[in-house]
Amino acid sequence: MSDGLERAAAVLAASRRPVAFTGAGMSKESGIRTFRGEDGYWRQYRAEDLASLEAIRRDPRTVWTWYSQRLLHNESVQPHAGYLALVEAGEYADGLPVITQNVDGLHARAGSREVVELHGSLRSASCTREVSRSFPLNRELLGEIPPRCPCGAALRPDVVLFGEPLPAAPMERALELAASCDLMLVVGTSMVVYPAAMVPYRALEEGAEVLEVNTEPTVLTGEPGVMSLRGPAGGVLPELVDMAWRS
Ligand code: BJW
Repeated sequence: MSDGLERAAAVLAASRRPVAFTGAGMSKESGIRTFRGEDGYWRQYRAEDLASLEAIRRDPRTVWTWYSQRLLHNESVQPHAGYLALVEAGEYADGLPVITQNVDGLHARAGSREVVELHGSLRSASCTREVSRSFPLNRELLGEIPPRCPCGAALRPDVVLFGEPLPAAPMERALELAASCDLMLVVGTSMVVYPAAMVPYRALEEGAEVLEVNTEPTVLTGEPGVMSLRGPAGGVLPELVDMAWRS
């Protein structure tokens, strides 16, 4: 189901406190693969073989080869027009905080003022033995695969792996934003990974409208209070912002 762009643009223009909640589909047109979409990693690999602490302990080389390729690829990509549209929307709507499940850092690179990272980031890695020892995750660190702490233990990327709790402060901030927003743009997420997927439901419970932008239907599609725009984020978001404030 796809609701009208015009109606969605009117709702966005009237919104006083919009917030965005994004997932892997947001970065697809920047050239970053999703997890469960058409080209998704989890269609090629088993999630538990790459995104778990157990996998890092059992086979750090395989896990780090994957993270290293992703990190180096991320350095070569740019935020697309949809990212810039969210930044522009923030200028009209007194800031537009972004809650993201992505670890690629593209919202910050695009210029979004507040970015709440629920699943960590690829900016740093820490020691699997002594968690307080943290290191910038860069080419130098990746000179050896798997990278090691000076104490000899394997490092782990500072992302949230399956079975791990989400960092408390970002999750609290995300729920606070969900409770106080009047519109949540939910972009490019399959809405299957919890507890992050609770965030749009919290917004709905607190009376906000949800505007979903996705190439495919999700569990949110058709729910009361949810409008859906079917299409790629890089095309739909600029059109939406253009229609909301420029026409
Ligand atoms: C486009 C587009 C375009 C394409 N434009 N759209 C059973 C029930 C409920 C929960 C569980 C359960 N069994 C286990 C759990 C818990 C588990 C979970 O949710 N599992 C489910 C998969 C079943 N969750 C956890 O383990 C979490 N931790 C936890 O629960 O801790 C509990 C605890 C408490 C206290 C102490 C100890 C423990 C942690 C979850 C960590 C997720 N990690 C990953 C990888 C790490 C980061 C990284 O390396 O990048 O995070 S997995 C992966 O999925 C990644 C993503 O952030 C996350 C969400 O995926 P996302 O963003 O939605 O992407 P996709 O690929 O799924 O969807 C893309 C969407 O875009 C699709 O809809 C496309 O159609 C669309 N799209 N192109 C717009 N151009």
